Amino acid sequence: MINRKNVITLSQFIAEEQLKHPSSSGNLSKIFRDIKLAAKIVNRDVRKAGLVDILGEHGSTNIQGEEVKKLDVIANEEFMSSLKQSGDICAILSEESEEIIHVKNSRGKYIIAIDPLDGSSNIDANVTIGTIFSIFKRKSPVGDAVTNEDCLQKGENQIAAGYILYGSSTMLVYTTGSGVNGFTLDISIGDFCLSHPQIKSPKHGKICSVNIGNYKDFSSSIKHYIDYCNEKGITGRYIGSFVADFHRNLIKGGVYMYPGTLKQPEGKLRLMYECNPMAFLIEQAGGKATTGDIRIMEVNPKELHQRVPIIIGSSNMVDNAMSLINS
Ligand code: AHM
Ligand code: MG
Repeated sequence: MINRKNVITLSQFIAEEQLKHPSSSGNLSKIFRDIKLAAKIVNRDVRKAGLVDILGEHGSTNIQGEEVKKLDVIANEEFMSSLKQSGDICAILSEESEEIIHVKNSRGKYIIAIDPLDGSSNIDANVTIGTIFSIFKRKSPVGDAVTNEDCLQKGENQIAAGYILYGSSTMLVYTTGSGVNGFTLDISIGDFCLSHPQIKSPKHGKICSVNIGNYKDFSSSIKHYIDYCNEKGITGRYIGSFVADFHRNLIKGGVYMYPGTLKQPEGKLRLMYECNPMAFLIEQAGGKATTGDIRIMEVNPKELHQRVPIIIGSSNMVDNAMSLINS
């Protein structure tokens, strides 16, 4: 709950954080200002989705061959136009765009990867969806053309990551590498206010989130872990919006898995837009994220839309899953 006596807005919080690091350029605060604006616009559109004609199919497919919803398009456009404003971003990588989006005439040194509307298959059903983002610094000199090497960086190089959750309330949760903080949008003042300071992932949890419909296509080791969870009475919870499943498990404790299947050995989730930012957040909160072989943040990206298997959540649950999977 927001403490009315002691409201700290996202902007105030970022400003205070910057005072602690006087050498920082303040560029991130401008980027967050733009993220915040787009989030508020998308939030407005999500909230009135049932009232106006923005639900349903857009009639086109994205580069993964999936149906694009109207709200996906709206969210993508809002974040694109907002993020181009700051002048601090030189390139945008979007789950909805095949190629790198170069920001013209930018002297910016930051690159942002974004899933503008995660969980989009849930839009029509009024289920929680969200925006996920990841920010890193370019490697090549400012002013030069942005290269693939600038964009395809390991998750370890992220300098910030976060998500916005359009749920029963709207929240922005982020990290810059000094813990994880959550802010709830107070619509009465139109601002995100600190509501979840220094979020910690519970070490243990009682939730396992996996699409059980894929069970028959999982490897025997993944099946073994799921059977173990069933035997131990670990609760199954699966929304089908990664951002929402992740947030619930972050708060309550649990593990989320999207392993490879026979049809999709790399799983479904995208390294740059979904896995890396959530891996940064969970590690900052004390949890873990792995492909099953290596830490998510150590994966060397080969292409923008690369998918990776993921097991992410409470540290003891991830450890336990790994030991059973590898036994
Ligand atoms: P999206 O970014 O197009 O919404 O796809 C990613 C989503 C995740 O949010 C979610 O966890 C997963 O796809 C659900 O996939 P499935 O329906 O195969 O379980
Ligand atoms: Mg997604």
